[in-house]
Amino acid sequence: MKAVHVLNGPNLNLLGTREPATYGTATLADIEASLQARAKAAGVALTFRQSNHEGDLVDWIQEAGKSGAGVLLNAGAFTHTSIALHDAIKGSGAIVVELHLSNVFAREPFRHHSTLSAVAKGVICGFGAASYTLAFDAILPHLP
Ligand code: CA2
Repeated sequence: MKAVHVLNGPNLNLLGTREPATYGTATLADIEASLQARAKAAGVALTFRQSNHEGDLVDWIQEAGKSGAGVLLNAGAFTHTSIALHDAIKGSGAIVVELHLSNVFAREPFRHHSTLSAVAKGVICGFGAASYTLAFDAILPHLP
């Protein structure tokens, strides 16, 4: 069965509780529910995870690479700083779609650079919770 792992980084557990103007009102649980429904309809096994710790994300990217699962990655602020996540994507061979709720290019300059985009299959940002469903649809044809 085709598989997709949705990996969420630091502070995304706070979604729906603060900063609704930037990140919307959906919680991470809401986003998971809508993706699980989409995955079921597409016959894809979906794993949904969040961690505030960079090493967890490294481990999960490696796991996805080993098992042949595609990855939808919202690495949060690690997007802008993490060589470890860049190396994990590159080294694991995982197919990764980088995604963001907000349009990072319309925000502070420090959010304009991603250490991940160069090793991602593609990038989706700025569509709120719909960034996740757009990323899911985008990765489907690339799953092994
Ligand atoms: O727009 C995105 O999805 C981001 O990846 C979100 C990260 C941010 O550092 C990136 O630049 C863009 C931050 C996630 C924090 O989420 C919160 C949600 C509610 C309240 C506070 C933080």
